[in-house]
Amino acid sequence: MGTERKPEAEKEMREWCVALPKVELHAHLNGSVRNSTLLELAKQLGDKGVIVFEDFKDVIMKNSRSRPECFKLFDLFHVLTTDHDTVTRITKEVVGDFAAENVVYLEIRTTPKNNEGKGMTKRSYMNAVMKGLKSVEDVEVVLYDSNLRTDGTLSCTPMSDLADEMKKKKIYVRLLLSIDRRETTSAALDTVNLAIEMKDQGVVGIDLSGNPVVGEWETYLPALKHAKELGIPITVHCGEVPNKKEIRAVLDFCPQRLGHVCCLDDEEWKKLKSSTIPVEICLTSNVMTGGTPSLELHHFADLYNAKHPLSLCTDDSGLFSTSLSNEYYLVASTFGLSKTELFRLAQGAVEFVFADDEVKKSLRAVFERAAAEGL
Ligand code: 6MZ
Repeated sequence: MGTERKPEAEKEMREWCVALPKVELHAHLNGSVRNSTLLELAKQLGDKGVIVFEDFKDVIMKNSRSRPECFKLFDLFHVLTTDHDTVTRITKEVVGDFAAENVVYLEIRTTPKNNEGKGMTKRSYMNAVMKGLKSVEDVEVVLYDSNLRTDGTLSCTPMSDLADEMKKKKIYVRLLLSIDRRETTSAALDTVNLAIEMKDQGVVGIDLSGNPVVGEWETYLPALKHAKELGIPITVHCGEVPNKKEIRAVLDFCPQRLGHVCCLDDEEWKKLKSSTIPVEICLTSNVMTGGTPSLELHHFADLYNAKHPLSLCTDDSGLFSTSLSNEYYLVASTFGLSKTELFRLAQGAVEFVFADDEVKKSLRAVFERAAAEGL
């Protein structure tokens, strides 16, 4: 299965994967934070005596992490990242990092958080995220309909600025609001209501995530049903651990997309494949958290060969020290996909975005241009 490459060929392939326009559909904000930022934040809190820096440093720098360790880590990360200014900062950095590797459409997902101690509500947390999105420099971030400002007026760029704009990288960013599996029905409903409130600000969907061994599907179901009734697209983390009852209920619910789908039994697998629900594939994450025994045995190959709709994603690029370009490289080096096949895979993901048809049209044009330029 694994394809041996000479060092020069490997370098060339890695560079090609970076140059490839990419669509990222499964990236958790707090899992995508740079290690250097986490260390800097830990140092600041250490200096203030809020935490013991050395303890944080060890966990941040550790390379391999089991699934339970990951979820403990998120709680530690949230100690570092959950105040308004830091949320703004990490949002700005994460978007900049994805744009730098030619991600042209990013659906970033995050859990709106109430944190009384920091004067934070779910709404003020999201306002801090929005502030971060608007403060990205050197990259053109398209958050709404490209010609419409937040105040609803039309924008136009003076001719003198056009040359600069042409040089900038451009990234479409949309937001998914995550329901954490630890939340109550009422907190989950608050998140769905917030998503409705923020529809005109780039929020395009709902995600169900969090520690898969915590909580019950029935707890979130009323909120997910509410979202469905309102026509808000939903993506669900499904089968990160074996859980027959829940996996069946999720497949019956028929969300617009599914994340992971690692631990499905034969019958569930058949049901998934007979559907056209696109799957967000997170190779590195699944290997590191034990959702799959190895890269070579990852269910990507089965779904890809069955021509099931899928898109490659990072999940938590910071936590797992990966990037979307690296995930494409891994598919090439592990499963032997050619550049043409990788291109089609990246292009295909455009059809699964939760943004509207205008955005899809623009993204299709991005890929057509890249093909015409001989990528
Ligand atoms: C399930 C995950 C996850 O929302 O604070 N999260 N949930 N499976 C995964 N695979 C490893 N990776 C991340 O980002 C961090 C939160 O995303 C969810 C967890 O709830 C985590 O606390 P935000 O921005």
